[in-house]
Amino acid sequence: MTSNSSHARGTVILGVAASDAHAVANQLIAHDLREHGYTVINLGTCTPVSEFANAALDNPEALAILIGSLNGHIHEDLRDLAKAQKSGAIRCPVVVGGNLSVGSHKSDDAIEKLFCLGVDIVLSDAAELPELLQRLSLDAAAAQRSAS
Ligand code: B12
Repeated sequence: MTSNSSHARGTVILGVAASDAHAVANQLIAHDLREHGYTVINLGTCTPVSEFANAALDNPEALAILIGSLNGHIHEDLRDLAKAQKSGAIRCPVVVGGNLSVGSHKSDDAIEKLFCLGVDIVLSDAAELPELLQRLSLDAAAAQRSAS
């Protein structure tokens, strides 16, 4: 696990789904988000839901959990996500991106099934992450203000 020391913009937990060994996008995303000023806790490839949950418990201030998947097995890999959310281990938004089903045709069903598994946001391109995280950061600040 690696992280940097900047807390300027907030913390994100990043990783690749449990059965998935594709590392390139993960490394590029970690680098890019650090360049944007985020603290990135990068759990790397082949990360089971339990490890995302442990990282979320250790970093309750995390803005989001970002999960990549390229091999087409994201649905099996996230089958324990709802349980981790119900237990309270994962409270922040879960964002998924990559190549999200087997084959070149991506059906709406595959995306819908992710929402049923507990995923909050599905992105098609990692370039959308900085804007999304900025929005989540503003939402978190507003929620904190209204709670105090
Ligand atoms: C390199 C590669 C490998 C390497 C990986 C080496 C490594 N250390 O990373 C090796 C040889 C190990 C490999 C293995 C396999 N691979 Co492979 N691999 C590729 C390949 C050629 C390139 C992937 C890559 O690095 N792209 C560069 C990055 C920058 O792009 P990207 O991954 O697409 O990421 C972009 C988006 O997807 C998105 N994104 C990605 N992650 C995330 C995360 C978040 C949070 C967000 C928001 C966005 C996001 O943003 C990125 C930038 O736009 C692709 C084909 C291709 N041309 O894409 C196949 C591909 C992904 N592999 C594939 C397959 C099937 C496999 C194997 C199952 C093959 C096998 N039978 O063994 C195994 C799976 C191993 C495993 N356990 O996961 C398929 C997946 C098919 C599917 N989903 O239907 C692909 C698409 C090839 C194909 N056309 O069939 N692979």
